[in-house]
Amino acid sequence: MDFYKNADVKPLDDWTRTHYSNQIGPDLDGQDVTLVGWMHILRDKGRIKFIILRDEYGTVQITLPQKKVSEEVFETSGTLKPEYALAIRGKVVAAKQVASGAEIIPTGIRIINTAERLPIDVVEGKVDIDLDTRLNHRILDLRKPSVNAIFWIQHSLVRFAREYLEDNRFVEIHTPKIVAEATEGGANLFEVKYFEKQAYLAQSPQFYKQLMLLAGFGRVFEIAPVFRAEKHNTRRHINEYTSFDFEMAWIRDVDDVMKMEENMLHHSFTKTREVMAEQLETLEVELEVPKLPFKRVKYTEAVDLLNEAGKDLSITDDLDPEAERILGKLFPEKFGTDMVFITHYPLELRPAYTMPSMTDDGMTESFDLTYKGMEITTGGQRIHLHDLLVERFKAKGFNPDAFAFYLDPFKYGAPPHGGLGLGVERLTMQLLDIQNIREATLLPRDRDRLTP
Ligand code: AMO
Repeated sequence: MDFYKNADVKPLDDWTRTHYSNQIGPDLDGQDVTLVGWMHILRDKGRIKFIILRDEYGTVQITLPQKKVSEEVFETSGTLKPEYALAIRGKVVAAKQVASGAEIIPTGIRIINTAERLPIDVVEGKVDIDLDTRLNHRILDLRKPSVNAIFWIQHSLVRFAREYLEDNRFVEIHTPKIVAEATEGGANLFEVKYFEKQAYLAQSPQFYKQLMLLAGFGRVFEIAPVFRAEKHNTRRHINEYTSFDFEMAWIRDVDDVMKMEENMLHHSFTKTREVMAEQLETLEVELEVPKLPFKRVKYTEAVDLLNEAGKDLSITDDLDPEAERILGKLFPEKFGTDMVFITHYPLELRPAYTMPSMTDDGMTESFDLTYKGMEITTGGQRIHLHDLLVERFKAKGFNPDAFAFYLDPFKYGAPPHGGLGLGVERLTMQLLDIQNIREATLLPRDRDRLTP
């Protein structure tokens, strides 16, 4: 077995993990344990050495007084380098001076794998490195507890949002990401050569999630990647993001959709605060759960507020990032909250499938949810009447024939419905006060980045 010559590939056997780092405490005093993980820090004080071993759940102190450990163990510890993969056996000893209240005096150290000199530090705060360099070495970067914690929290946000929907009779669906037509307008489509045909990467599951309601599912949701060929690098746009979509039939009006979202986020935030307490502490974030119901402000009111604050917006201007930022300051001052629905957008600013407003002329039954001065969700009631839908497609300059696969099913008793799309990375970024969306994206894709 020549190709294994320098590697320890024997099975772990009696080096199999018995505990995770966060289970080591004074209650285990005197117990024999085995842990596996990475060599985070080595402190060599001559006749005593300390290893900080890191695993998925945190770190644990391994203390090696020369007199109390075997010569072999003491010598092995001296050869360790950052990020060596290790298995360590030893006895737990209660120790007041250690944060967890206990340390481990090792009886054996096995080097499972070695590590070359690291291109970036995994120990936090040693040197400030720029985001680009970090992303170039993202796999190592993600090993940092404060980076890793972001994705535990993202996982938790999605997990409990999904839980809420499942408890409310939603069905999880998986729709095609190679599509024939744009759903959100043609400006930012990625083209795909699909044999002899022209295809695109899906910008949104919009048409298919609606069609699944017409297919007889009462409520559906999908959490999946979508693709936007945004040409500019900004702190809030990436070219592939995770869209959390839901769609519900038989709604009374658009407020049913907003109610579902606020309750879903309230549940998700509340559970995340509870379950992710350690990760939030690592990130020094106080998660404030916004009060129910979330504030609702009409689009025209938002424009008035902005104009009072010195912007010069007309009613059909979209809210640019600057406008959103100003509202991000005004909303807490005026309404005491940073989670606000902006409702009733003008027809000009919304896609063809959006239901025109029955109460506000020229407006739509639609909304955005803004959180700390950034849009995190777009949603609304959809047109379920075939003829009106065709008319609106024509008014937006689309050829209805190209959209027959979407429009035709509306001829057969489509129920009233609505839904939304929530950007998972944007939600994470705003919740954790992260400045650049790339930091809330596991492996970001932007104008310049296609690897790792
Ligand atoms: P919209 O295009 O507004 O709506 O997108 C919905 C949400 O997706 C997020 N988002 C993005 N996140 C990161 N990078 C991007 N380039 C990016 N673009 C959008 C935002 C935004 O609020 N079909 C509709 C939704 C619906 O009505 O159901 C749609 O896609 O958080």
